[in-house]
Amino acid sequence: MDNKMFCFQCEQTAGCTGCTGAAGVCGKKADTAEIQDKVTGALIGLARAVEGNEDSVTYETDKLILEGLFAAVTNVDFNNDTLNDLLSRINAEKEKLVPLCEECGAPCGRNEDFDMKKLWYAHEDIRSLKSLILFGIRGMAAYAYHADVLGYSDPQISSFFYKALYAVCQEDWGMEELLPIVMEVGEVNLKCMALLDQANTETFGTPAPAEVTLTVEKGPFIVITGHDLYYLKQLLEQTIDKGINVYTHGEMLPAHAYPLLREYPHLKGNFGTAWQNQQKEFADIPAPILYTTNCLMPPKASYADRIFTTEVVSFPGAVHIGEDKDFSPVIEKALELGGYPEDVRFTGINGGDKVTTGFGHGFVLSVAETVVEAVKSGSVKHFFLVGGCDGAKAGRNYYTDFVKNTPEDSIVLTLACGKYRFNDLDLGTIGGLPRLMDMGQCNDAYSAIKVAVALSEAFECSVNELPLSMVLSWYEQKAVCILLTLLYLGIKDILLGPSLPAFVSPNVLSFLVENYNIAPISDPETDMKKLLG
Ligand code: SF4
Ligand code: SF3
Repeated sequence: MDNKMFCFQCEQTAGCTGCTGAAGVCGKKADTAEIQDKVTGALIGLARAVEGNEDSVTYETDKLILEGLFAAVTNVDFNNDTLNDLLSRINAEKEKLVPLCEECGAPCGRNEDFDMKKLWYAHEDIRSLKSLILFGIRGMAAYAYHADVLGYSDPQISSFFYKALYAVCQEDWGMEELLPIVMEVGEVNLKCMALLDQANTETFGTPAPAEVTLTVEKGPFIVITGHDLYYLKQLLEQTIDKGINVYTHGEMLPAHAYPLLREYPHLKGNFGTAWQNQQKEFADIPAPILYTTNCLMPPKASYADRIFTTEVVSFPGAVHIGEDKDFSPVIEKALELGGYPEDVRFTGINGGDKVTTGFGHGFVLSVAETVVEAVKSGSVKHFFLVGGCDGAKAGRNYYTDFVKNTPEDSIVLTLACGKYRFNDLDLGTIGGLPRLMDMGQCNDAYSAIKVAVALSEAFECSVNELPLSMVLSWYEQKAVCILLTLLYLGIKDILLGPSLPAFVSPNVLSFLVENYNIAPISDPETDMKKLLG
């Protein structure tokens, strides 16, 4: 292998084919990519060792699987030290499961770690199907990890990770064996998103619509980003009466909708937009930034001393808050920097000074009668789900233009960080409901699914027959598992952009087109006509 690294798991992969040089487009260096491959290979070795040894699997084994998969998600862990530590822990766990392998005089190789080059250089269709499985479970592991942090797990979900990892190393498996597992990733991810939804709502209450200011008040503040609500709660607790305000960023915005989190008066508003703007937005803020999960970009020198990480997310040199979750270093930094001397009115991408969130299934289904009536009376003619990951690539303005072009008798549901392209737009109301409704984080795709299924029941038709169009944007591996869930549910006619995954081979793409009529986005006007036609 001449290339320094090989990675093609995200939407921004070099040349739409793969990152192969000294570093990936995301900033991940070749040596880090190599350790991540070793971690994945070791996880596969662990899954092999578990086969026939299931009774020896403990909570720690399951947690290591989640951690190892999550750490390889795009923009999570750039730190060779933490990845090497993870690798040692995975190897130690395997040794516990199969202690005699190390000393065996005639090794059978059955429990060996997997060499990931065998995957990257496999036949393109096999590589494609196995990549859908691997990248899908990486995304799903992140959701299972968040649920686990709140004390929620499901043995069926946990055991599927081993099955899927085991599939990745089967060198003689073809389409017949792999395709059902690709679909099973979608099926199990639905359960996983439901589990996380349950964990979040039982812990923090049912989300309700909330208006969130983009103005940052004077005085010390902390910006918290990522997906993990539990660490926001801990930060809010530790900043009570400290004269420090807390602002959400990126995928943390939906936190404002949860009753138990909005009880904290110092959870003030939202700062900034989606992840790809962080190097610009964080450059000169007088405040620290705490990353609970992806998406972390390599920090610029202008703010490198102000970033803090926790859990799986890590960057060399950044202060990492460990198991004790003592956020004192973040708090001290906020007090030292002091914040702005006056309130500063920030705006979203389109100039709006506030955004809304909290339109999850709990709220939407509570007004289901109004929604159904609005459709029956003809005041609402179409629903669009415009959501998914954001990214840096040109062409993502499509989503802003698309939303701006939606007819006035339509409702736009959105979720994940792609919404920052348009969530400060005032689209007005329809039938007493806002035309633009933010359902939450990417995992809240579960909410969109629940609402779609409820509507299909109300109108006694299939989800595909509803006046509902899905116009999705993807970037990292959580979007992969969500897409597989939609396919598992049989949802057709999805428009996906801004570009199709590099790991989907022409044959696998033909399969998706033939069976699900999935298509790339084109331009907003053409797509709008097609969808409304
Ligand atoms: Fe390239 Fe994406 Fe992999 Fe980073 S995660 S190395 S940008 S394919
Ligand atoms: Fe965004 Fe990274 Fe995917 Fe949870 S924060 S959606 S890209």
